[in-house]
Amino acid sequence: MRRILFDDKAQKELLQRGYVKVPFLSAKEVSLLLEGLEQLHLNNKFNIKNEDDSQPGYYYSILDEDIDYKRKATEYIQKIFAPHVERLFDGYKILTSSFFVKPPKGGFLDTHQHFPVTTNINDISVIIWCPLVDVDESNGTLQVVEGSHKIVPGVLAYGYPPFFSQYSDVIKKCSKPIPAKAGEAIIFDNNLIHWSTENTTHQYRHTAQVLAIPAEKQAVFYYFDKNLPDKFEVFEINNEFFIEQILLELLEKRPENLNSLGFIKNENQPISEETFISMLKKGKGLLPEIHFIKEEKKQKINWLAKIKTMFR
Ligand SMILES: O=C(O)CCC(=O)C(=O)O
Repeated sequence: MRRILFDDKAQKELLQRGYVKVPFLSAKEVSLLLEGLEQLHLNNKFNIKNEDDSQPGYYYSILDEDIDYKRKATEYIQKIFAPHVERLFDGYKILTSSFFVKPPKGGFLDTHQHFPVTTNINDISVIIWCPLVDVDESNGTLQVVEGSHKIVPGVLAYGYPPFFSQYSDVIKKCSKPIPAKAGEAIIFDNNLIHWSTENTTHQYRHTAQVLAIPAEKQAVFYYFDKNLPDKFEVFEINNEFFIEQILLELLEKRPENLNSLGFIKNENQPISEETFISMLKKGKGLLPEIHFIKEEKKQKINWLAKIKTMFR
């Protein structure tokens, strides 16, 4: 399979668990990022509010509507991350980057996987998540479901309902918090189920993160139209996509000014709570590249072959 990280041990951990923690930025680089976060934003208010306004939400620079700011923040993070991505990864490129600000007494983020960004769902795209302050459960560090990156029901397009939406609480019980020091990075598979709890402290929790993909791959966006649930439209994208498009708008409307590569069938399969739990247990012994969807297909083909031989 294609190499991801130069370090064998780190690569093995990433493939088996879905994440690995590594030393990443220097103290100076962490300070530079914190300065950038403060200075780049015009009003520095970060507009942190939840839909119901009952408690503070979180600020995610990639979702900011100020395109000019988004461009500056994205480029600022990328410049600092890029030499480290080159140092650790075997031919990966950064597709986008973002600051994440979790205010005191807020910032809960529910369970999710990230949407795929290449045409082959078995490509391993990663998030490099780097806290700019020490993080643990008290200020809402990342919680992950180890091994869940191998459980993929198909194309997890942006806006497509998560397969585990009916048993999100079970998912949370299967997860564990990953504490980290400022400047360490948690590199995780885009498919890993993760979430984060509220920041219960009185200090802000800041992180910076990038999305990186194999350098030789064309990046794509799978568009899911709720009115056409049987298919996904695939668009060619590049780094500009994450700056110029307002991601939240793409939940409701087809992207404009992008080259469409056409449609693929929605072959996503439901995964029941029982299947999820048993896949998670079984997953520990599976090869990392064996995703759920492949297993299912293999089984179907075997059954078909069996039935055919019965009628010979
Ligand atoms: O920073 C956090 O607390 C969570 C970030 C996250 O889950 C994400 O960016 O997908």
